[in-house]
Order: sequence, then structure tokens, then C-alpha cells
Amino acid sequence: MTKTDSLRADSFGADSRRDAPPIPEVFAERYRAAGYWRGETFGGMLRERADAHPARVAITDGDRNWTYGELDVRADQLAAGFIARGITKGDRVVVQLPNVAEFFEVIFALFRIGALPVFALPAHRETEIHYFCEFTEAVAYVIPDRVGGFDHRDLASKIRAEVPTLRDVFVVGGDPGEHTALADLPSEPVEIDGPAPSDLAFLQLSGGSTGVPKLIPRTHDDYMYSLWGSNQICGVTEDSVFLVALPAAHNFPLSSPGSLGLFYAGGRVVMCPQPDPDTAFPLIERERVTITGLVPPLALVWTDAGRTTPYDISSLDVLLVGGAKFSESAARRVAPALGCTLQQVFGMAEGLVNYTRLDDPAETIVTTQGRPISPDDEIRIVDDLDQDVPDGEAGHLLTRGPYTIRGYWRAPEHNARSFTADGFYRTGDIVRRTPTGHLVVEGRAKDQINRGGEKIAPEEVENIILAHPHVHDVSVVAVPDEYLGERTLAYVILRADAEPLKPVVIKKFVRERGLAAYKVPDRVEFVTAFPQTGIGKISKKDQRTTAAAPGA
Ligand code: OOB
Repeated sequence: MTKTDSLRADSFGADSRRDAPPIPEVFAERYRAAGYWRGETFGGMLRERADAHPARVAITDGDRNWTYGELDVRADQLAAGFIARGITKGDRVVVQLPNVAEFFEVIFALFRIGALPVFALPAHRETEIHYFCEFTEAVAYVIPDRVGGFDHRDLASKIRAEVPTLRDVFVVGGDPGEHTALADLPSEPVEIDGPAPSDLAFLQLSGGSTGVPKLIPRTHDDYMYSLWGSNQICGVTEDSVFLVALPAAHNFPLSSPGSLGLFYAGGRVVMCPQPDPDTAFPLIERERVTITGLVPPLALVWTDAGRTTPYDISSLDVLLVGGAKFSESAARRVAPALGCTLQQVFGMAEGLVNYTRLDDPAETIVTTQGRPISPDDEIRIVDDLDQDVPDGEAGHLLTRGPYTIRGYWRAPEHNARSFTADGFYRTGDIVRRTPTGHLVVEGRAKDQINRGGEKIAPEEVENIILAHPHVHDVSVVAVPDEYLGERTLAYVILRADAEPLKPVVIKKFVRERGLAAYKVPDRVEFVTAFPQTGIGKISKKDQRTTAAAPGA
């Protein structure tokens, strides 16, 4: 290796290693030798596709059709605009956009520079955004102007006043207010010394089980492998058309195989503003969509609507369902109602993604959550003492592999708990493995609520409720729900001297603190004590049992 090579191999310098524990070199060599890591970057990949077929449409958004050539030029011009505003390699930029074509223009511009998008979700509000901007020391924040009555510009002004590193707010569409319109930025492309394939590409968000979400550092090399690996498994080719129905920034619609998988294959991505059948089905008909991904509650709605829809959705070949457990009975209804193949996906933004295969027996497709993408995804299923359980028994899922992180970003203490000494990620999921190597998700050991695929860390919501002056203590737990799988229930103990409160006061308090709406407790119950475990901790297990009891 020459000096320049070794510099390029870690072109952000030593700090990046402290920020994000890398995959050790012995493993990296193995993953390169096996052909998983192909030495590509996102910026380079888009250029190659644009050179190969400039006139093919990459993105359809309403009446707009951007070709690969156009997307490539837009990314270059916007990268030049970002550079002119001082954004450089390694900088973090919080991106919070709805499902619009500009989402890709922005992230490819950042990828070209080697600046890291931080993928906020449209539902995030002040608490989350402030944290992302402050913790990542973001230099810029990209937003829409207004969505569904919410003015993102006002929120951005507030955050900018609070977070000293945040220099710029860029607004997509409409009136930028006191900020900068994205459309005013692009300038003549400039020479860019882009990132190396082993560099970080972006920070994805963890579902989380702690007070604040953790950030997941993914590299070009590792993520790109998950894309082409997924494409092979999901049958994606340049003729595929993928509907982005879930929020574009989430790992599932981004990479399983997702929009980025489609670009990798040279296919077409169709932006869907809302995931309901009334919006999605006409788009499927008009754009001849072949593949899309949904969380289980939406899959139920689509299945019901599919039986009687007047729209021609026969182009749909594959429906991926994941993010939360899809019940066997619901899974059985998909193929007959929608006339497509169901593919279950059990993935995580930290890495590991499992799919049922298109040619798996029908029973396997409806009763399992699939098997890993890679032959080099290492799976261990262990008991509470990290000992492997006998074949076929349920236990904690640990994993290590070519696209699974070795640590969260700037979180050494947390990493010591979430990863084993030899680098396995503790997923917090309880699974068992079938003789064919497929995984069945049996439950969860982490303190997390999965509300129809949207993850909630109880601790984050508890911390907010504890700030209410009349609240003495709080415990947030999951309650089973037929439609969403789980909903949230906050058990609250009021202070001895407090007046009685109505549940709505607590909900309103959480909302006004600026937390994503899906984290506002569905139910609030006032109690005088919490059940305790043998050593005096709150027994959430007992609370869940009480909450789930009939008539509760
Ligand atoms: C996906 O990613 P995340 O990071 O939002 O959530 C990961 C967690 C998993 O650890 C598991 O607890 C749960 O979500 N999960 C499932 C599941 N898929 C995800 N639990 C049961 N059955 C499933 N099929 O949710 C995600 C990332 C990439 C592709 C698909 C989903």
C-alpha cells in the first residue's frame, strides 16, 4: 500500500475511527476478497449509471421524470452549491424531507462531497431534531417549507438559534422564509476529492431503547453490498419499478432493496406521497410499479383494498413486508388479494437483513421472517449468559457480518453493552432458526415498543413525561393491538400533592415538548404504585401482562 492509499483508506483521519468503530481489517480483507465490498461509492455509482444510460428515467415524482443523466448533473451542481456554502468532507447535514425527488438530489450531492446525511424522519419534531443537530454538530439542515400544516421553517429557525454549529438551513420548494432555497444553491460543478469506499456514507437512526436515539454509521462499501445482495434476492433488474411508499429516509425503503437498490440496478423509483391505497394504487397502475415495501399495518390495509380495487395493480410482482412481525394469517392473504409474491423482510438499520426467497415454499414465506442476505452473515442464538441454545430453540439473536456495524457513532459506553467483545451486535430480538436456516422472530428482549414498524424507546417518552411538574413517576409499556401489533400505554404516578389530571393533559404535554406524534402515548393511566421485581425495579413485564388482560 502506498502512502496515498493508506490515507485514502481512511480519508477522514484518525477521528473517524474513534467516532465509528470500523470493521477490523482482517474482516475487511475477507469481505473484499469474497467480492462483497466492490470498492464503489454512491457518487461513483450514480455517475456510472448515468454514463451507461443517461436517458433512462431514474425518479418519477408526480409529473416530473428525472433521468439518470439529469440526477447526476443535479447532484454535481448541488454539491458545488453546498461546497460554496462551506460544507466539506465528513461534515454532518441533517436531512428531513418528505417523499420528493429532491431527497435524492440532496443525498447524492452530499455523498459526492463525502458529507454525511443524518436521516431524520418527517415525523420528527423539536426534541429529536435538536438532538440530531447538536449531537452530530451538524453544519446544515435540509427541510421542506410546510407539510400537513406544520411549518418546518419555524422549527429550523428555533434550532438554528440553539445549535451553534448549524450555519445553514436549506428549504426544498415554496418559500424559504429567512432560510436559503435549495433551488438557489446550485452552481457550476467543481472538482471534488470525494470519499473513499471505506469511508462513512451517512448516519442512520436506530430504533432505540435508550433515552436518545443512537446513530448508525454506514460506509459506502458495506451499504452498497446490502443493496446488490438485496437486488439479487428480490429479483431487481433495470426493468424494475420501485414505489417509495414508506418514508424515503428509513432504512427499509432506502435499501431493502429500496430506492438505492433500484438505482444500483439502473431501475426506476416512483415517489409516493402517502402510503394509503387511494394514493398508491393509481400510481402503481400509471407507472407500472413492480415492487414495493410496506410495514404490516399498511400491508393489511392494502390487502383489504386489493380485493375490490378498480385500479389495475397487476404489474406488482413483489410486496416486501417487514419492520415488525407480520402475522401468519395476514401473510396468507397477501398473494390472493394482491396477485403478487410476498417477501418477508426482517432487517435493522444496524445491518443484518433477512428475506424469504421468492422461490421459497409458500409455507416458508408465510411462517418465517427469512434468512440473511450473505453467506458471511454470522448468526448466533444465545441464552441470557451468551451460551448458544440448542438448534431450533429460541434465544437472543447476535450477528456479525459484511454490512453490520461494529459500534454506534460516538457512543463508546453504549457500544460496550450493545456489542460482544468479538464484535457481534446484540439485536435485542428473540428468534429461533428453522432447519432451513430461516429465522422466526419470537419476541424482543430490548425495552422498545414496535408500533406498526415505528420504533419507540420508552425511556425517551418517560423522560419527557417526568418533566411534567405534577408527575412523580412514569412507566411506558406496549399493549398488544390487532392492527398496529403494539400500542403505547403510559402508567403515571402523580405527586402526592397534585390535583387529579386527565390523560389528555399528559398527551398534550408530550406533544408540546416537540416529540414525533407516533411517540405520544396512545393511552395514559394513573396509578398509585408500580409492580416491582424481586430486587425492587419496576416490573414492566407485570405491567404489560396487566395491560394486555381482557377488559384492561
Ligand atoms: C427495520 O429497521 P429498524 O432499524 O427500524 O428496526 C429494527 C428492528 C429489529 O431489530 C426488530 O426488532 C424489528 O425492527 N423488526 C422486525 C421485523 N423487521 C424488523 N420484527 C419482526 N419481524 C420483522 N419482519 O425495521 C428494517 C430495516 C430494513 C428492512 C426492514 C426493516
